[in-house]
Amino acid sequence: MSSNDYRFSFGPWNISEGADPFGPNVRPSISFADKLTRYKEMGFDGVQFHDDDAVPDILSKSHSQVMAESREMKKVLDDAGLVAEFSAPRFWEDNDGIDGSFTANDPAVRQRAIDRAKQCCDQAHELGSNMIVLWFAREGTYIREAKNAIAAYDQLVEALDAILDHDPTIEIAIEPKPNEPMDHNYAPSIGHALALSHRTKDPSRVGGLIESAHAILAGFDPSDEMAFALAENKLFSVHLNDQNGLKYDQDKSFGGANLRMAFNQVRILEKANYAATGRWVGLDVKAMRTQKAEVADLHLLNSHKIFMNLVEKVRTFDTEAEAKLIADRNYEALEMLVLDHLMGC
Ligand code: GLO
Ligand code: MG
Repeated sequence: MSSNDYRFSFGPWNISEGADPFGPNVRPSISFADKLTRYKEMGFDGVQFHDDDAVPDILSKSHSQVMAESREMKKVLDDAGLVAEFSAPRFWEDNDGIDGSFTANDPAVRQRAIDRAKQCCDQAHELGSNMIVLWFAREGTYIREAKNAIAAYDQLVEALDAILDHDPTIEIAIEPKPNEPMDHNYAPSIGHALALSHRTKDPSRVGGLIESAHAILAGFDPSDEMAFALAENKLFSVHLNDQNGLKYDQDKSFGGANLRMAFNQVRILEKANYAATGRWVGLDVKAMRTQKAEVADLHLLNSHKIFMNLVEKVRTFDTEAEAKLIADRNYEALEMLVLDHLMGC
């Protein structure tokens, strides 16, 4: 693998049955083992896990059982030539976390969430990874009056510190998202995530995972969100996908809604030499519900292909012409240079 080579990952939830809030499954379930065989065929080497993707029914199992099953999973990955990118505690599907986990009003719920996150670190190591991802799904409010937001920020820092204390090597990637499922989330942007990071006892181990669709939902350009993290050396991962404006979280194929925005995300990753860092390019994309079962992984293949084509576009961009136009402050012409290049003119 050369330093030019990107490594790609996705999560088992990215091959799904197509249910949405208005209708049931439209495709048969695919077993985890069958999903795994698809990874390599499609050009992916990394698997993103929720803690209960790796160990189903995790809440009913003891710590040692969870570790034993995670070790088993590591063997399965080894045999398939795959690597675990991270594990993420899936608080939001648990009734215990119905009104938030780290920021729940009930201190007992907060403690159980911290314990689950600590276990997730242990699990990540067993799976061969050194990172957990925290998407703060229900850490927020439906109505402002339901929680004390100032206390909530302190609670998030307390939780992060407790995890860092528990595990002296783990890296934590916070995945910002402004809303959904809640009206307001306490980490809506990478700025919020990294501000929290700086309040912890080891900011170097608390970074971010930028998801394109989440940034767009917050009204930001995803490449700028990435740049903010890259400037601090804290872009621990990405979830590339696309989003057609301020709608439900769409998780469309990368570049499917806004090719130029996708180009700019690849451009910023190239500028930072992201591939050489060994960090992963995760694709958090969802197949359209209309997709028939036998072609229900095209969203992953297409996103991968679009990413690689855009790497080529970035690397073949006429940088001399670009430099001249920048020096001349002729950004109208620069814009056309970009668009012509993207259109292959
Ligand atoms: C949802 C998130 C979700 C996370 C995943 C990893 O909007 O994007 O898919 O990325 O659960 O924590
Ligand atoms: Mg995501």
